[in-house]
Amino acid sequence: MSEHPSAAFARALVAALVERGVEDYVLSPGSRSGPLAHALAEAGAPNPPLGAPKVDLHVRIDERSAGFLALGIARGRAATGDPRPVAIVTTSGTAVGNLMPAVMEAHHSGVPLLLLTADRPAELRGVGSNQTTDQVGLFGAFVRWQADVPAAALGEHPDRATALADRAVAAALGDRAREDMAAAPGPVHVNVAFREPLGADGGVWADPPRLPTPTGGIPIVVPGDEPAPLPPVARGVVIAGDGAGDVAREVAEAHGWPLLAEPTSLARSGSHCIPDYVRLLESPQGEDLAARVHQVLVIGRPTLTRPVQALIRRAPALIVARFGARWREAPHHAQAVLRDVPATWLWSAAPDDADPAWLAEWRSGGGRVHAPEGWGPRVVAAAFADSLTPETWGFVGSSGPVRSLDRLMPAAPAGRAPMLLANRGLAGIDGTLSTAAGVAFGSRRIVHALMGDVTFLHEAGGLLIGPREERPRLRIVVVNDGGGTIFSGLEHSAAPPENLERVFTTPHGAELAAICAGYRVPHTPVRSRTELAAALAAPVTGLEVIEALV
Ligand SMILES: Cc1ncc(C[n+]2csc(CCOP(=O)(O)OP(=O)(O)O)c2C)c(N)n1
Ligand SMILES: [Mg+2]
Repeated sequence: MSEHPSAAFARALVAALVERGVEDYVLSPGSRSGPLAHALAEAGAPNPPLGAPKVDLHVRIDERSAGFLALGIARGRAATGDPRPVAIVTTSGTAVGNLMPAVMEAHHSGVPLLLLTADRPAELRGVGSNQTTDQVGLFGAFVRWQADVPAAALGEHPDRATALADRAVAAALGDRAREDMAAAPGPVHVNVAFREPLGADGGVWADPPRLPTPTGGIPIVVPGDEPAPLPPVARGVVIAGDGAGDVAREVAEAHGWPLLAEPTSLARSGSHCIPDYVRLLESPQGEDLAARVHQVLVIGRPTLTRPVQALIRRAPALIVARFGARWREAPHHAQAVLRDVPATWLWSAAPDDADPAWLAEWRSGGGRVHAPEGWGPRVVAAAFADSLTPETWGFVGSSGPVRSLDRLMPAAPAGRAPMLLANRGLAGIDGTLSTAAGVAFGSRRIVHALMGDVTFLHEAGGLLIGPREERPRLRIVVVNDGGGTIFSGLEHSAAPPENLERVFTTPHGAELAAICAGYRVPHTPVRSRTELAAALAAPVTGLEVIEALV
């Protein structure tokens, strides 16, 4: 039996990637990517053949969903403290273009992805071959690195696959020691030409060449001098945006400042957290407090509310840290923009600098959230927030749901904010189901996902999981208010109602129960608090949908 060059190269590439920590693969079917598909079918089987590495393989028909699934797996992995790039395999042509939304989100949120897209070899490009286009450079500025890999030749040395895997994984993980944007984690595009034959060759898995250096991520180093401790101002405020982490709470507590923490900051906890900050900032008392702020410290990337953006805009002194992959795009009037939170920020301020009255004023105005009454989107969001535990993680879609959570989630006991993730890089409503499914796989946790009806319908195809595929332990809670109601609260609401409906809120009349039935996904409609509480209390066994009709 003779080895095919394309198949041998695909095996060598997979083996080299696994050796560098890439264990999760999402694949969409196609012929040109066949060599990688055959290799992954073997490595992803319950009992891989002798010498083959073991991988977690997920197969999805729609490449757009596949891209978001990979993004979610990478988010889940990173949230468990084990960041690794997740690979996506597609065939050539429009299949590749379908990855763009997930790539854009990954670029802006700094999530490592490895796009392995198949292509025709050089002699078949630019001559009218079927399903062949200009894939090289397709993702432009949204990828950290890209390579166009020529088709493998017979008897080629496996070193080429090793070198390629080395660079791709390093570029995707980023280099925290470097200062430029290209050094943040993010997507990498490896376009691989495969020459026929593309079928399975029954070839053996060779040991990949040994690595000269140990594998794994690049150590985190704070460049240059350690920044000085924070100026000990009396009236500071800490704003924790998406991805800030618990460190934002620690900084606020060390300085005696109020903490305004968005739900996906993972810092919404402790005695200094002001959970009702949005309502407070909208009130006269909050306006007065905002006007007396000396210094604003932004950790992570806040995106949810206008009063917080206003507080940042008018800050007399502003310091920004940990803005994710977008730290270079931080507000221009910031005195300092840092990749990470320096250890010196955790040093306690001298006691006489702290002003206990300052924190007390914020606490009296916004220290407690008030539970929503009756039945509606806020009640659903509150019950969803309550359902999160250390074992049950949360994912929240864009639009109304994340803003509801921002208004009603209480502050958890210090350091115990629930794990709640979201695609806040670009705040799209696309790919939400698949990203949430990916988080369940990547974290190996149960995930509860909260999203609006339009968001659900945008990627209803994310419910499509074949009978041979592992199903995520994912409970999707859809707030069905019959369209994108966020728009009726914005400046567009002054338009004639029929125009507002047709071109903004887009009521759809879709029957979610029938959609779920079509995908054979269990669906539970709920119309009251009691029904919702019962549905949320049942154990999660696989993929299911709770539709809250509000
Ligand atoms: C890919 C993408 N397209 C369009 C938008 C603009 N957009 C933001 S919210 C929204 C409607 C969301 O409706 P729904 O999910 O029902 O949530 P609700 O507003 O009702 O809370 C739209 C279309 C977006 N964020 N992302
Ligand atoms: Mg809606």
